[in-house]
Amino acid sequence: MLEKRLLACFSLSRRFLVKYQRRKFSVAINEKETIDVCGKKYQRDEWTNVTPKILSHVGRNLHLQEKHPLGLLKNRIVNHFYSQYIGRTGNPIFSVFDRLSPVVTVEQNFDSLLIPKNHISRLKSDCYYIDSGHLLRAHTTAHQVELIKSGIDSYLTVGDVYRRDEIDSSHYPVFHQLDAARLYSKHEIYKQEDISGINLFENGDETAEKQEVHTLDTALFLQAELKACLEKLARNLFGEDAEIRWVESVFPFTHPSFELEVLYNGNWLELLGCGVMKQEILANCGITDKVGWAFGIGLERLAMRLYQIPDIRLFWSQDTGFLNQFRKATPTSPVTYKTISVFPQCTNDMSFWLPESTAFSPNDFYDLVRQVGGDVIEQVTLIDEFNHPKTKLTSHCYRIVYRHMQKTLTKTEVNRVHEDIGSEATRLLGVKLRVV
Ligand code: FA5
Ligand code: MG
Repeated sequence: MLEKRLLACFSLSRRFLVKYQRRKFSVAINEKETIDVCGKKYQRDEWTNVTPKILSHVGRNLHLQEKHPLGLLKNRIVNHFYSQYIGRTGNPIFSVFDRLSPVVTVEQNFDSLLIPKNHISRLKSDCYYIDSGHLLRAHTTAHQVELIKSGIDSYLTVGDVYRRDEIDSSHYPVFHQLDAARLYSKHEIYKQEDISGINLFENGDETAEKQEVHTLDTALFLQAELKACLEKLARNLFGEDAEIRWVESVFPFTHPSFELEVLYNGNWLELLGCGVMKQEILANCGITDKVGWAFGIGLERLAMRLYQIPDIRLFWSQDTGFLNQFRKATPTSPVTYKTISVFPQCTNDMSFWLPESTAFSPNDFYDLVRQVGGDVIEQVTLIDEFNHPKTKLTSHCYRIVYRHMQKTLTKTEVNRVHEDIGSEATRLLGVKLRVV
């Protein structure tokens, strides 16, 4: 992180010049243009740097797809919070917000979280701005103040976040975060009946352990609750024996702040950032009698470790060779991803009438397809079933996906195998091919 910041500062002047020259040109030709994001129009200005490629990720909502690895992981974390934290009325304490718009204001993403005006994270070189007042959120913490202002004490937020970054196997300019906050009143911290003599606040000094307005007891309570909550989550995800460690950190919106790391395959992996919420933020929300903690987790890196997914770009793949590996999973299934070929898939459908006299099971056909097609068969799925009202015959349609591990298959090669499968199915299973 520090390295990245130094690098950003270091290369700023040269990059600025280049960008400035480009900007003059692009503003001139785009002066009257507007951009559409999430159904709203924005006038381009000198801050606009979002590209059509980045905008094409808005609305994909991978975290809302139940059988996508990110959806599975999200649900696993949500289920953990639902089952572990139940209120007095028997309902979960945490409310989930996973459909908040990724378009946020500069106020939401930075000002409301006390991020200084000259902070490096605000630079155009680090964010995707829509115009001078709006950007694609750079973290899901951007929603903290609006949620707390609306009266919510404990929440989980999940969503896509956007940061200008290099693209390699562990960095992608769009990724997903899950943020949480939990507020406590004096009653919730001190469960005894007489709490009149106890104060959450004092007019003291800021130290490494506490903010100036918190008593040391308040700060230590919040830190202990936060750490216990996150250690429990880490053990749920990585197992009871997981080796974890706390590292001190700095965020403008929390103090003290920490990062939680997990030892995974011999490397320490940064799981999340967290800390005791700055009391000034709560005061700005009109809250004077509560204190709280917050954290933010990156979902991709976690899912990459949990499912052994080697490249962050795979999360965006629409390739069924990737997606189908998670099709039958539940949030707690131990799925291990198997590498798919880099060569393209080729899809061919086959429809036939089932035999009248003998029993037919789709599994018979699956076996036959693998037998005839061998390793070029990636998937076979029954996609349609039809019963003829008059003849009472049943027809099945199967989708067969072909892919070679070492080369791109030509249509002719695929057709040849497809025809062989058709004639063998006719001969051995007694089906009657339909021409589609
Ligand atoms: C934040 O974004 C803070 N908003 C987290 C937070 C929330 C702190 C509330 C305190 C209170 P950070 O930039 O470190 O912090 O990102 C949080 C997590 O997102 C990281 O731990 C990491 O898991 C993930 N992450 C960060 N950058 C990337 C990236 N380029 N690609 C994939 N995951 C990333
Ligand atoms: Mg970090």
